[in-house]
Amino acid sequence: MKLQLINPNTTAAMTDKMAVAARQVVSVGTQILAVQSATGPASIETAVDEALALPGLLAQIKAGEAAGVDAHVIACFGDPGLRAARELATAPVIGIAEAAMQMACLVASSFSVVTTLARTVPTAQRLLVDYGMTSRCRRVRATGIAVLELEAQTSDLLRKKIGDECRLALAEDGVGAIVLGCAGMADLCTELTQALGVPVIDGVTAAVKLAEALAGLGLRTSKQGDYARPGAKPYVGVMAQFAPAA
Ligand code: 2AL
Repeated sequence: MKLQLINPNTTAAMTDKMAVAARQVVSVGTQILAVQSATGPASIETAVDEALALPGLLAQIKAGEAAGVDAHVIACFGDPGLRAARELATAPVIGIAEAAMQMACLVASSFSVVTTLARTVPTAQRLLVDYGMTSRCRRVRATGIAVLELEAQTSDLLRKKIGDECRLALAEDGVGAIVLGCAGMADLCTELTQALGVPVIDGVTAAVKLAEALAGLGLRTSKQGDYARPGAKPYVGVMAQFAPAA
């Protein structure tokens, strides 16, 4: 089985980090094809970042479909372009935020999210509404850490900061699980699970395992309704290359 793990930001070090985490959990015989967008922002933290990350991300979805991958994972906690990617793909497309939230709900009645900058909190809160998760998530907590600070191996200082915020979540929010709110936190999941004694869910590994399960069951993205392939029409300017073909 071939899973395309897409980092929708353009930072190769972060792609490498998430690929290491993904390869530690997949079954024998599952290949992780880790890629990042060729165009777009170095990290995705604002609405502008997200909008300008989408052409590069959708190009990777198209390339993965052409290569016949069995599933795609969008590895950014804002799940950028998830619905658009599902319109383009026939293979399943999993976003790491949705995957982590769904998995958290299977092992705890409630969870808190520990994420990066405060300005990304409303994005996560919008996703909780979209995914029908508001009754299961008690709080989305910011650590004040920028995504690019997590691009390579996480430093001891940042490990402590993230661990401390998780401990506060457990002490104050009454939750049974923690969801890590950035793909760049994928290297912390095992040690935090051991240190905190509760399920800590990293979206990269959650999404990869869900992608494996869906592909293994032969489930594909529905082409009925709003995930149907976009109809042909012209796009102009730099977007002409994205014009849906007949
Ligand atoms: C992220 C992430 O996972 N990758 C990225 O560029 N931004 N998430 C976040 N909460 O800021």
